[in-house]
Amino acid sequence: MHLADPQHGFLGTSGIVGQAIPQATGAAYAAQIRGEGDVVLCFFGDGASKQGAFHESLNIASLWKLPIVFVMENNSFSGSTRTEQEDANAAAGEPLATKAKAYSMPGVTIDGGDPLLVQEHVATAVARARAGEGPTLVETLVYRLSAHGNTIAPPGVALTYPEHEAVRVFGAVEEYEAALRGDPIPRARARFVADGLLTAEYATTIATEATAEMDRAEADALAAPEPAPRDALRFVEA
Ligand SMILES: Cc1ncc(C[n+]2csc(CCOP(=O)(O)OP(=O)(O)O)c2C)c(N)n1
Repeated sequence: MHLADPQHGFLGTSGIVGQAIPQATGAAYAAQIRGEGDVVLCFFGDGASKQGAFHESLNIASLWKLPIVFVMENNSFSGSTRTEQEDANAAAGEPLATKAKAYSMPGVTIDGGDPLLVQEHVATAVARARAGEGPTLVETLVYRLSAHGNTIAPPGVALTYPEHEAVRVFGAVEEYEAALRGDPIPRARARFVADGLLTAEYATTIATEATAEMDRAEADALAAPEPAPRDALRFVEA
């Protein structure tokens, strides 16, 4: 949350659910005016698609044929709420990508745990956007394996929700355990090794290097001095 790296084209994230969708749409409008072939990728959750700003953004993006791909990560939960409890399409047994029809743009629902499939569909959407044909809504299905808000507790701080909502709220132990068994990372690794795209040794090297990088980042953050109280007001515009 609250991360940004504008130099690398990453304009930012926010704790306000759905807030980045109109900002990304504005960035796509800027890209269209500049005419340099840039395409915006906008990521958000299934819950965010219930925000009015989502609908306003899809409407104007389709109307003005803006170069943007809306990537909705449907992880089956919005906080402690199941998707079918908060989404009319899900409650009717339809995919959430159905929402694309209302704004006359292509909408696809795919296995978000299959990186090659995601790459294929997003590349098609990017090519369409770059050709001036407008946006696409890509719904990627990937079950959330961690409890909401669990992943960012530093050492020594208790996890807010030690147990996943599927278990804690709905008592769906089997569902959650099946999701754990379908973890996309080992699934992709096994497939890439079986298909000869990756050797087992190189897959292990990637994992080891990624873990070491994360460990370094954590150690650096914990060793960094506390910010001065006046820094709390830096970059605060309102
Ligand atoms: C405008 C707004 N309303 C409510 C919240 C509280 N909230 C934080 S996360 C969350 C659920 C978001 O669900 P989803 O968009 O599916 O994203 P996920 O966390 O599942 O990736 C909610 C309701 C918020 N941060 N912002």
